[in-house]
Amino acid sequence: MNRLTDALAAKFASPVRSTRLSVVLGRWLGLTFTVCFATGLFSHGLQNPPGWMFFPTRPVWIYQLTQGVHITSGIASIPLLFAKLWSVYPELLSWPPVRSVVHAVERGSIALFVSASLLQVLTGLINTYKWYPWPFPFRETHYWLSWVVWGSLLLHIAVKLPLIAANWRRAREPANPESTTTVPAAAELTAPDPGGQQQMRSGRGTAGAVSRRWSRRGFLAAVGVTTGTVVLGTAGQSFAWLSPVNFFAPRKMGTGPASVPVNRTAADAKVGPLAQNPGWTLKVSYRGKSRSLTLSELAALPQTEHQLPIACVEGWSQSARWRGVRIRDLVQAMGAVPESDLLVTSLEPEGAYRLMTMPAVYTADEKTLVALELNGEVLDLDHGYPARIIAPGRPGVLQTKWLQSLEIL
Ligand SMILES: Nc1nc2c(c(=O)[nH]1)N[C@H]1C(S)=C(S)[C@@H](COP(=O)(O)O)O[C@H]1N2
Ligand SMILES: [Mo]
Repeated sequence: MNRLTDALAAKFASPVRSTRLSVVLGRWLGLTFTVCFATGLFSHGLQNPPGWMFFPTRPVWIYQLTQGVHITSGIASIPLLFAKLWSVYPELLSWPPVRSVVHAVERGSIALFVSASLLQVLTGLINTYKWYPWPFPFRETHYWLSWVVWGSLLLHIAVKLPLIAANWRRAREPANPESTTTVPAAAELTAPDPGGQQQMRSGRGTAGAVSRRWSRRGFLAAVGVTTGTVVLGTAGQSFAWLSPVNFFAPRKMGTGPASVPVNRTAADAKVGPLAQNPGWTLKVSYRGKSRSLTLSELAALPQTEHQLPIACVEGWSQSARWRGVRIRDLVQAMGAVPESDLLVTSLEPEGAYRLMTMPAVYTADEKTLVALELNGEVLDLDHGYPARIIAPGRPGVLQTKWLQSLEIL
């Protein structure tokens, strides 16, 4: 019956594979996935706030940090996921395909976990390269898929708990050098497996076990080096001190007009003529009253300068010097309290970034500006000329460029 699977198992056999290896990789992957999930939920909450959402504005680079960590842990997950898949590959060939209800749940959760995770990390990676080759809305899909990944992972861990616990027990018996190899344990614990796999998984006495331990360490070191290289080579898009070694990430710090990268240009947003219209005004409205400020009127108001980052949801970020009018001053000038929600409109004729709601915490913050200058220069058209929003701790997508109006809600 299982000559074929035995033959396949033998073909894929490697002395490196063991329960211990799978557990160690699983632990690393569990860490990167958890960090990625938590930071992703935070980012999603800032963009689609539930009623109880809190909006931290200090440190001003909080979102730069959390989103940098999100993208970096997602990228680190890719080599770890492939290594983990390789480490358990023969189990996918085990025969019969379903042995019991628990086994069916286990295999189902693994199938779901593997496919959802691969889709999640690979589409996420592609997204950071500003390439959107799919017909579905990325953010919603990414969000819902994260719950699928998480749910199937919890199910998988629950089913594997006896194996994981046994591994921990063994790892805590330091007296016996054999104990950390867990090779016999793997054979015991996977006892119902067909012979082919057991032979492949069990060592041949002490010498085999020791060499297997060293090859496992070598493999883990190789996975660690690969993951580290990928992380170091991309994290410079979010973390300035790593930017000299940013080899793989798509956006480089210090490039673009006023040394700040541009995500979407004025030409892409089809906003050029509207933004360059000399008759441009910023309309501020509150309870039926409204005022239109020309650019020179805005420039004549008290100006404030702050060092604040642009932190794109796609992972790149850059800190810069912004100068402009405090938004709370504009709100107060209309007779409203600084703690007001705002509806911000961009000149951009269509698209997801045309409208933005600003919760009261940001409006009231003295560092939230209607910026007119960036790094000592008048805003470049691509950075949102004539005026744009810059607020502390907010995702880049909410830092609206090419302002048209502010409605105090
Ligand atoms: N109106 C408008 N505002 C926008 C965008 C846009 O496409 N349209 N892009 C946003 C995104 S995704 C980011 S990351 C920041 C980038 O600002 P920058 O191009 O000046 O660096 O602007 C944000 N503001
Ligand atoms: Mo962005």
